[in-house]
Amino acid sequence: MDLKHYKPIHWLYNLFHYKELKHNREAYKKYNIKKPLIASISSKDFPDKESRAWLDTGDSNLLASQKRSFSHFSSSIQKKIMNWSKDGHMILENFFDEDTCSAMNEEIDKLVKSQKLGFTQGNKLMFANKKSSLIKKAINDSLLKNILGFILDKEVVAFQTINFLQGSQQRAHSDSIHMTTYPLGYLIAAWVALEDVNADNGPLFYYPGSHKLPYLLNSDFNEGETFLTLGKKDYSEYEDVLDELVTQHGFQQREFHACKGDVFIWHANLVHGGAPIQNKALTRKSMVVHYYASDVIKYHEITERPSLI
Ligand SMILES: O=C(O)CCC(=O)C(=O)O
Repeated sequence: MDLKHYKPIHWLYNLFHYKELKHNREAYKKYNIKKPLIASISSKDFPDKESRAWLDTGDSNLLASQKRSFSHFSSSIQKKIMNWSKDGHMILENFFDEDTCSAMNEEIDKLVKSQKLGFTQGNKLMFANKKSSLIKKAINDSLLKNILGFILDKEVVAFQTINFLQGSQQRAHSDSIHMTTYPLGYLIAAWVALEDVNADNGPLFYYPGSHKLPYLLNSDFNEGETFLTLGKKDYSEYEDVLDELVTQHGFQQREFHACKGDVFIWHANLVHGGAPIQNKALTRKSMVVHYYASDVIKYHEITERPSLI
C-alpha cells in the first residue's frame, strides 16, 4: 500500500514543516481543538457540524448592503455580490488588462524553461506565486482581495496558484474537499483567463447553484479509517458520489467561455471542473488562485493533512 496511506508519515512531514502550520494555532484555540498542529485533522474532530460562512447561512441579497464597506464597490460589483448566495459564482469581465496577462504568461514560460516550475499531477504548474513577484502582486490585487474578503467577511490569504497551459479536463469536484475549512465555506477561488477560452480549448465548466448542495466530507464516501491509516476508498469514489448528486438534483452544466483577463470567482462548494479539449493543438492558459479566510482551520479533508501556508 502507498506510504501516504499511513498517517504517521504525514505527522513526520508536518514536523519538518512546523512553521507552515502556525496559521492554524489561533483557530485551534478558538474552536477548542486539543491536538498538536502536526496531527491529522478532519471533520470528525469538530463537534459542531452546522457552522458555515455567513453568506451560506444568510442571503447576500439582504445582508450585503448592511455592511459599510459595501458602498466602496462600484454598482456593477455590488450587483454581483448581491447575487452571490443565489449563484455561488461571479464573473469579473476584463479584470486584468492585456499587458498584465501577457506578462504573467511570459513569466510562466520563463519559470518552466528554467525548470524553476515543473508539472505535477500531469498538467499542473503549482505555486508560481512563490517563484514570481509579478504573479504574487497580481493575486494580491487590492480590489480582488477586497471583493473576496467581503464575500467571506474575513481577511483572505492566498494559499496556492495553479497554472494550466492546456485545459485541465478535471472531473467535477468542489474545492471544499481539497481545501477544507472549519467552519465550512471559508475557501474561495479566483480563476483567471490568461488567453481567450471557448468550447475548443477545454473551458472551465460549473453547475450554477450547486454550492447549496451539502458539503461532502470523508464520512460521505470513505470508510475503514483508523488512528494510524486513512480510509480505504480512492478519490474517484468521491467523484462518483458527487456526479450522482449533481445528476439527482438536475443541475445544468455551464461552460465559462472567457476573454483574456476575465476572472471567474467560485464558492468553496461550487461543483466545477475542466471540459474535454476538442482541439488538442490549442493551449488554454489560465491560473486559479485558492484563497482561505485567514482565521479559520485550514486542511485537506481526504488526507487529513493540515494545510501548509
Ligand atoms: O481550470 C480548470 O479547468 C479547473 C481547475 C479546478 O478545477 C481547480 O483548480 O479547482
